[in-house]
Amino acid sequence: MKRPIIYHIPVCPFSQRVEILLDLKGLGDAVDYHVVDITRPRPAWLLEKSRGTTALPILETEDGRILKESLVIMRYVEERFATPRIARSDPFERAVERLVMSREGPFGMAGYRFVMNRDRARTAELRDALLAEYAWLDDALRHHNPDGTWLFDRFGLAELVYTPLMMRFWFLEYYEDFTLPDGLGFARVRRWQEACRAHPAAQQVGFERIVKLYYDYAVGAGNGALPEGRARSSFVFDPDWPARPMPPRDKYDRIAGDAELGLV
Ligand SMILES: N[C@@H](CCC(=O)N[C@@H](CS)C(=O)NCC(=O)O)C(=O)O
Repeated sequence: MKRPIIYHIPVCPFSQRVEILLDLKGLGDAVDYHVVDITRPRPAWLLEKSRGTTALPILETEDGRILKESLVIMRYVEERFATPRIARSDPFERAVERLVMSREGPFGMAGYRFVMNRDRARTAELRDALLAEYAWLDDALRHHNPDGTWLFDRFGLAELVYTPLMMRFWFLEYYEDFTLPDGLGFARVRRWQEACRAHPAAQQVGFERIVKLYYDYAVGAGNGALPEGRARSSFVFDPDWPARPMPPRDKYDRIAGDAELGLV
């Protein structure tokens, strides 16, 4: 039987959201996944489906209709495969869930801006901007569930929207020595982050794979673009990431070559 298809890029946090949602619903096999190589130009057939945009994931329904944007796709999955429900059912809680989710864009941007920066004069400012996003989350979690782990009583929609981003931010721990400061103000969001990263439904990717694949982001080249002096992207499929060494961490001083990164 034909199933919906998700076109995605390996380790893309936005498609991991949909994978987690399906996993929580026990529907891991309800869709097919088609992996797209971000290091090459998008094939014409895919651009035709997306009507010219390149961002993934996109979802193609069984009858060939196309949906873009991870949050839109998540909502489609939640409504189409309605049981078990993952979104809150109480209207007020649903509203709070949406409010918390509404900061995912600035949160993600703050982390990506920080990792891609190579100007030491800007590091403190970018770190503070990300910490401000974490502080907002800490305040929301403390307000709605001060003593618990999750926003409500379980890993829900808010958790699954942020978890893939918080997992990508392992690249900040590795390349920027970034950790949440000790003490009040971050303790609640730290507990949430640790639990989210460890949740069984979110184990599609791990620390090592993220750190290796995102090396190019750490030296300022996003979305499969090639950093200066390199012929191979850190997102290539071959050699695959388990066979490569851990990348160097001195991202401000130099850009490692293909051989050092195990890309040839
Ligand atoms: N707002 C979009 C963001 C999607 C996005 O940025 N995807 C990245 C991969 S993680 C991508 O496709 N980048 C390549 C490109 O934009 O051409 C969503 O939530 O789906």
